[in-house]
Amino acid sequence: MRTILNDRHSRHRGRFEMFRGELVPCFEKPDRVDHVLAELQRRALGPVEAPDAFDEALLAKVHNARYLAFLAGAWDEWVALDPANAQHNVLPSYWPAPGMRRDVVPERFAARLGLYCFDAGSPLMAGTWDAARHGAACAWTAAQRVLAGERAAFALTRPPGHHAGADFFGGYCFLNNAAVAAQALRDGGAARVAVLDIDYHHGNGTQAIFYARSDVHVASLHGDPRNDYPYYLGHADERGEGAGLGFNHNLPLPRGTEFDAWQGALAEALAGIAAVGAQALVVSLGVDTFEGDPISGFVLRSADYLRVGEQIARAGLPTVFVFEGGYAVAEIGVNAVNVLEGFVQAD
Ligand code: SP5
Ligand code: ZN
Repeated sequence: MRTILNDRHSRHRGRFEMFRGELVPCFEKPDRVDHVLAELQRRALGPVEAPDAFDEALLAKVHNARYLAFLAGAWDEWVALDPANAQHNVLPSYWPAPGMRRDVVPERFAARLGLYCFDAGSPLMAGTWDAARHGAACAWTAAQRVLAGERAAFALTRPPGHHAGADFFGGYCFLNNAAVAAQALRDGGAARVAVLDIDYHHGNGTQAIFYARSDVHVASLHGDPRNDYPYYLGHADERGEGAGLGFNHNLPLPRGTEFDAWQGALAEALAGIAAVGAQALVVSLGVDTFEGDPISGFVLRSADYLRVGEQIARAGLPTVFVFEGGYAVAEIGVNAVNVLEGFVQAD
């Protein structure tokens, strides 16, 4: 399997995120991708390449224009406010509550920041935009390889993407790479695309982007939002709206879920994907379902990830894997590459 690597990922390197009222070191760090890359190369899973030239106008198919303009210029605006800001990450402190207005875009940077972001865990810095847009290019390029006839491809990138919506960032995510890949598969001729999100956290951004669409089916296995981030979306009764009704499938699971039960939910998600007649698949590949993950609550073991890859391969669909979460850095390479190797060996 071919890997499309974001070689600019380390330009995004957050310092702190808010936790229990304190700023703590970011869990989402450059080492994560470096470990996955090292393991891919150790096992010789396939070629590793840079992304193709990418038309950034394509981002507007899944994000809104004013959000993209904000993100692209946010760092320069921040530093223009005060040159000393260059020494600090950008993190919001203000958000519009329900009943407040989102249609009037504030002038003040701090207020606009909160309009476009939903948590205090996703610092933005000088290299964020460059890393994020190259990540989107990787997802798009992986989709192009699959459209050209390859059975599967892997977009190895960070920052991750599945929490980012059409006009907001959060959950360490800025551009929704999986949504970019799904849209690229649609534009390349797949009549219906499925996104299978197996990250521990509900992919609220991906769900929101495709919620009213029937051409992209979204299925997600995740920690029950009653107790887990992102808390306010990801319940089982969210089934899509309008034309998209029936094309969103959430499978929330309790903290402590073991592989047997998790795998049963995966089988259900895959049955739903088969039932809607998807012609191509995007997998949001987070491995924060691992028993040793520092911020998550499932207890999958490293060997289980081979079975996950096999089960996904049996769906028989052209597949783009997009890297998402996973914070047990020492094991992240083995776990992620096990999914890919299980997939390749089942074929
Ligand atoms: C892509 C992805 O996996 N994003 C996850 C963002 C989660 N951010 C909130 C983390 C809440 C952490 N709770 C910590 C419990 C530590 N014992
Ligand atoms: Zn996650």
